[in-house]
Amino acid sequence: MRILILGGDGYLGWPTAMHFAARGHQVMAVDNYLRRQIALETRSEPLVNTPNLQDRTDIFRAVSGHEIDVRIGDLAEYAFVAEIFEEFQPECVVHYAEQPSAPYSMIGRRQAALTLSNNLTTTFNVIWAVIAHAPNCHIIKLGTMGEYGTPNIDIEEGFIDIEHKGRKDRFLFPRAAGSLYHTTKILDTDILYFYTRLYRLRVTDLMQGPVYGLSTSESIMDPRLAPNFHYDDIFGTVVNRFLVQAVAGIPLTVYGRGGQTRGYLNLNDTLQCVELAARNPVDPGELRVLNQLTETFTVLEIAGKIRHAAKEIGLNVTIDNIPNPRREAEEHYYNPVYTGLLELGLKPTYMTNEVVADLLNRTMEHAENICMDRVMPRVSWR
Ligand code: USQ
Repeated sequence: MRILILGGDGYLGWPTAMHFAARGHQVMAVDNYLRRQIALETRSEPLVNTPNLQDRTDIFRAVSGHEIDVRIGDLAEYAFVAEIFEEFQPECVVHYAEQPSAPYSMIGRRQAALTLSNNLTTTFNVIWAVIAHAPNCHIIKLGTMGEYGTPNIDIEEGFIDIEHKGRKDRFLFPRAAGSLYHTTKILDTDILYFYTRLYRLRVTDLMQGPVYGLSTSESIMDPRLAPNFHYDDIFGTVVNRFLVQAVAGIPLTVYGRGGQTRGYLNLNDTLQCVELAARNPVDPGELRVLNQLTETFTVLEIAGKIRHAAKEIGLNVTIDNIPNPRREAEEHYYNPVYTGLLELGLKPTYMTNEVVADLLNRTMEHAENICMDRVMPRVSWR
């Protein structure tokens, strides 16, 4: 398959590009280094510095023999997007090319405007490039479980049947996000749904929960192939942050009461999910929504798991309930359906004691790089 990975330099994009190339697909990865720029601007550099996308692909070719074609450019520029689709003729496009940080989108107007315009324009350009140059191409879009928020009813997989005044119809599940970043993902879904209905696009929208992990079967071939692992308050997701805090001897930063429940998944399961979506494309005119998570936990449960695994390898970890910088429910109902990917064949990697211990051991290899001043929250939602 010819697979185009947009946002190919990212935490998920780079491992995805290697994953498909290693399985014999023809892969092109595109990025404009926006995340690297924002990370520099906000002093959010990753735990391990990673080579740029061109250098990574050279290293990957040398150690694996697999090729990844690279283009550097801005997907918010339509001429660039159109040129790529016309030249590469993708059968599948995986669209990760968005500003991915909820805290960044809440810093102020400039950061909110960048998130809004970048995320919506890239999605809009991808849609038009598919319509104009590759109408059969299956669009796999990374959405987020945060689109749904934390409703007091079960979260369905994308759609809900509603009976109203004696009549029935099927609608997108109601959405209510907790950050501007998450709201851009809602708007992406709406735009994709509109064009899918009117232009018969083929779209899979993956509602992903927070991802954790530092390695994949391809990245371990050479330390320079590692994913970008962030542990700061802006780009670090909660599990990755707690791993670093445990290793650095910093009390785990549970925001508020810690009853916030989310659906989590291992980085290796993200790769499985995206591959399953790609291998099972939808029909023209269909928007398929899949909830991409393997298990749900409260923040306090995650902190407890990390403390427990850390203790067994000789690390003494404490947990600190610090004031919550975000506006979010700290105790709430949370019961999402996530059977779609399991039905396609997903074999989940659960957050067992062994898995957490392995993650802690891998984090310890980079303990000397941890900057203590990157850990406490700097962005307030209030
Ligand atoms: N949290 C803490 N302590 C911390 C960091 C986070 O208690 O030190 C809490 C947050 O308040 C939140 C939960 O942990 O309740 C998850 O936070 P997160 O930073 O791991 O995740 P989030 O900001 O929601 O965003 C991340 C990714 C984003 C993706 C999203 C999936 O950065 O790209 O879309 O996870 S989801 O959360 O399901 O919407």
